[in-house]
Amino acid sequence: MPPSALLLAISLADLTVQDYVGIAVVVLVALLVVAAAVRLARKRRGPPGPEVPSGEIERELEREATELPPEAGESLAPPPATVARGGPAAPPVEVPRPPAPPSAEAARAAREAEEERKREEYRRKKEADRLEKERRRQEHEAEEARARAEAERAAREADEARRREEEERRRKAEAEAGKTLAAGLEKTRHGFMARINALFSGGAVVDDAVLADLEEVLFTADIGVKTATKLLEGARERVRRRELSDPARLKGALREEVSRILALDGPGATDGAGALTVGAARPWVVMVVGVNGSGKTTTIGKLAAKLKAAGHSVLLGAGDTFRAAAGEQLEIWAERVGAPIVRGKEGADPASVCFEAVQRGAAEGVDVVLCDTAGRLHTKLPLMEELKKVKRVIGKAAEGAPHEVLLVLDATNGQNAIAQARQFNEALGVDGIALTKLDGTAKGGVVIGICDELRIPVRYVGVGETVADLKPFVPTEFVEALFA
Ligand SMILES: Nc1nc2c(ncn2[C@@H]2O[C@H](COP(=O)(O)OP(=O)(O)OP(=O)(O)O)[C@@H](O)[C@H]2O)c(=O)[nH]1
Ligand SMILES: [Mg+2]
Repeated sequence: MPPSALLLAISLADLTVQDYVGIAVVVLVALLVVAAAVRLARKRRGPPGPEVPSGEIERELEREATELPPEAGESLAPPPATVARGGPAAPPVEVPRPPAPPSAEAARAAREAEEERKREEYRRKKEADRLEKERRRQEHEAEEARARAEAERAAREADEARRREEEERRRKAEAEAGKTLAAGLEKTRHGFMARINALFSGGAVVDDAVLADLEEVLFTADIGVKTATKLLEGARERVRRRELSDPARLKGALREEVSRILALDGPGATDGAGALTVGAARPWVVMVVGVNGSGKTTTIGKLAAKLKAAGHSVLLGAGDTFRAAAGEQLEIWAERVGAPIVRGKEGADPASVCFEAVQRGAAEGVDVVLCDTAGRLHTKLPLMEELKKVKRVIGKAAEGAPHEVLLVLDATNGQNAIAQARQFNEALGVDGIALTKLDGTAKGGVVIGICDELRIPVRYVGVGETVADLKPFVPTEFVEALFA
């Protein structure tokens, strides 16, 4: 008998019934505790699985390890339930199968393919960027070219506008200034003045032959026989007195003489050369006369413009009732210069029209009344008689009127103009002369004859159609332009 059993037997022999009961209770409680512990342990492990043969799990794990690569960060260790070898069988666990890992080769190929794809994508993006940049550059260049072309076009247009403006200004200034007197006298200068210049340009001594040539030039120069004779005699006398032996001095002497004649210098000088002056009387009445076509109506229009520009109020009287067109022509001027006009019907009495104009001028306090008259008449009456009547009637409309009889002569008529001037002067008493159309004739020398023979002040010379082409006559300027 083992000692422990012997001890137990001895001790049992000494025990009481209560002791036995106590021991039995203790043993029972111990058995209950063990049974509870076993049950708890089983519960934790789950229901018992089928018997797994030894080594099966390891093989399975190896197989899975080669086929299924672990996901990143996932442990390869099998779940603890399956690892407990020989333990109570664990219930079958659903293990999620991770995707099969690519082989290293496939992974590298995939990586390379991915890299190549990225590189390709990068190249495509770069190319697209380059193309976009190129497109923008071309667009920018096109825009710049367009802007340049636009700027050039604008500059060209501005230049053209400037040029046109300049041209217009020049044209206007020219029209305002009119032709220069020298330009207006060009034909005359190239006519008889050229011949005189030719006479004195040789430098030869002035002898009888030179004087004979001078005589011929002067007598064919439309200055009138009387004036030509006077100029020639003066030259002969001075040559005789040996005062003028060289041609340049003779030319100078001639020029001096012409200047004196034009300035109405000498005995009986009227001191009246130059533009029309408006006296104190109101209205200051100017009766404009002359043969038909000499330039009366045009001269009235130009004169009205000048007087208006000088600050005078002007009224026009259409005393030429010979044809309707004459009245219309004056009306156009009246409109242009902004002056009122009194017109009669075609065929009306010229004197009555002028009378009405002066009366109205007086009533309205106008400064100057310019009366146009006819160069021809529709009646059988002689022109001069009719004009005398007009003058008389005007005098009845206003005290002292007309204050000036202005004779308009056409320079192209040459010596004939001198004859007309004499006639008009005798009939009406001419106070001033306007010599028109000097620009169209070589007979400008006629002014010398007019001044010399009639001693009537030349007020204006006409060298063209514009207002500025009617120039106040300044003898020194005229001589300058003639002998230039
Ligand atoms: N070139 C030039 N032409 C002029 C000048 N003065 C007038 N004329 C022109 O001469 C022409 C006749 O001028 P008018 O003013 O109608 O002459 P008018 O004396 O009134 O003529 P009647 O009414 O028919 O008696 C017109 O064509 C004018 O333009 C001038 O100084 N130079
Ligand atoms: Mg007329």
